[in-house]
Amino acid sequence: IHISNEQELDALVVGAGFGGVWQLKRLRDEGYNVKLVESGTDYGGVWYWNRYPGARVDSAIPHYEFSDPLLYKEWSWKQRFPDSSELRAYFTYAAKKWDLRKDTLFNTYVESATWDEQESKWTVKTKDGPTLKAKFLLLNTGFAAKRYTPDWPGIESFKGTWVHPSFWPHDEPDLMGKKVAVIGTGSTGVQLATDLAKVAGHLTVFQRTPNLALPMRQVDYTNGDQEIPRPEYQSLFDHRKDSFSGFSFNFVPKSTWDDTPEQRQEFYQSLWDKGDFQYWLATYYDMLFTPEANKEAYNFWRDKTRARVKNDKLKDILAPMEQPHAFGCKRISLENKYFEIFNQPNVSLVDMKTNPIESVTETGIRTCDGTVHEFDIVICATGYDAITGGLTSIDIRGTTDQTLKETWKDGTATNLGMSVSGFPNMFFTYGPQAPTALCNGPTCAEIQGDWIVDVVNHMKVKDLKKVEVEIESQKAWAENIWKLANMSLLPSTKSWYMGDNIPGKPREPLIYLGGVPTYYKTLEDCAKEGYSGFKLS
Ligand code: NA7
Repeated sequence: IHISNEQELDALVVGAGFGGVWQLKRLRDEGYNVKLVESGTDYGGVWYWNRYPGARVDSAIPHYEFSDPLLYKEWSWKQRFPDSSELRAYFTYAAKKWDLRKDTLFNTYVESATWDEQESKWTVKTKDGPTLKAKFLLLNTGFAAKRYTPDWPGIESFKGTWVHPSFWPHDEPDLMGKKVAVIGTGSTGVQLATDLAKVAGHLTVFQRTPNLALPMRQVDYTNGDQEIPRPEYQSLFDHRKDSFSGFSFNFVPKSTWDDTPEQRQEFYQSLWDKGDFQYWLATYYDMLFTPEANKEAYNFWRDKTRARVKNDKLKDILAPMEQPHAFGCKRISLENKYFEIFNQPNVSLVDMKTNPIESVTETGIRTCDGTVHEFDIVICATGYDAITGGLTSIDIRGTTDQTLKETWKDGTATNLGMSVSGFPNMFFTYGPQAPTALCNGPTCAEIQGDWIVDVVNHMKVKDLKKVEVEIESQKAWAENIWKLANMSLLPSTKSWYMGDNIPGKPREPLIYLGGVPTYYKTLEDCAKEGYSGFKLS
């Protein structure tokens, strides 16, 4: 589409993943003049960018889709955990059903946004594209928008192919028989390694911290039968708001020690067999909160996992006898026979904890023990400046000349995980201090997105120009975030939930740990009280 320079909008939505697409649809249905801008060339957000072999969502459908019957009544998934290409096809389908393309500008990277106090509007500059003006700036840049690659010396000297998985080359590298490295064992590294072990001549996985990954239990739906019948979908979507993490399951109201050891084993086993995140998020309520309960969960995981690996040394690296960190306080991944790849002769594992990467050479990677591991291709699955990076990489200036990045230099501050004092008429979804990353994307997109649309409607009805966060409510929200985190084991563990993965990033809980039901109620109460904690003028 063509958008003329200085076009004035009711709202500008940034980012065409679940969050942005939902807001464009909802605001347009309400009759607003709204546009969506996206730096990629199509819809999908993380699914647009992540095309590496094995890329797949680890939230089961139908939780991981929009709740609009217009979409779900006709759409059939091929698998319980769809892969990235199927998710892109779903976005294409949604865009067609909702007729989104006429209001979406692709290939458009937002460089800066500046608040104009006189006009009560945002001026948004795009790289090599139009400058737009909008009453509301709605950022849906996602939690994994800014890639992170550690600055190991020598990367530029590497003569083979060096790739971050979210920039997977369109002219697919031929990996058959090649010497391949996967650095990092987060969800991306685990998925990649599982797939590449089937084709690589030799695959070397570089692990710093064990991933306490759980069996996914994929289900094939290609025969046309989805597990849950369509008529049950609506109540299931409604129940997303009643579950801690936006699924249909929840923690059980029982402590780990309420059961006998035999009952506990049986319960753990039943969760294990169900797959999905059940062993993480449908377990005893005290698992994330008390070290002993957490250790018990770890021990079950450890014994199950060690039994899948043949070599004793590898068992100790992948699933150590001593608990490496609190179970579930680093993002758990779902796997499909990941641990078994280490029984193959063409797969080896480097433990970066005891033998870190020292540098990159022309031919490969030199570890601190002096070995140079030679590769044709190195896949650097080292993650993202998670949760805040997508927002802070835009030059956003509100009522003062200070950017959002500078404002958050010493620590993140938001109200309700959606707005910031000094940045009027600006909201974001799936960002810091919200249930982000513990709650699946579509659930958050709808809960937060609907609330934002209600604010926009409220202001229209009351003929208001400006909504800003009151500093006191922002301070109270930050205290709440810390209080909830300190009740849990989250701060005991190094993870991107705590900002630990990026050098220099403040250490703080970036996620809200109160669970979706409490979060949802807080949003509802705020709206009922005429948006308490916000100043409307
Ligand atoms: P993650 O989860 O951040 O994983 C990154 C991996 O890279 C992880 O194993 C890290 O080890 C490792 N890493 C990062 N920096 C380094 C350095 N400097 N040295 C060695 N190893 C390093 O990113 P993903 O892309 O896998 O997943 C992102 C999210 O997408 C995921 O959580 C899901 O929500 C979907 P560490 O664990 O920090 O020791």
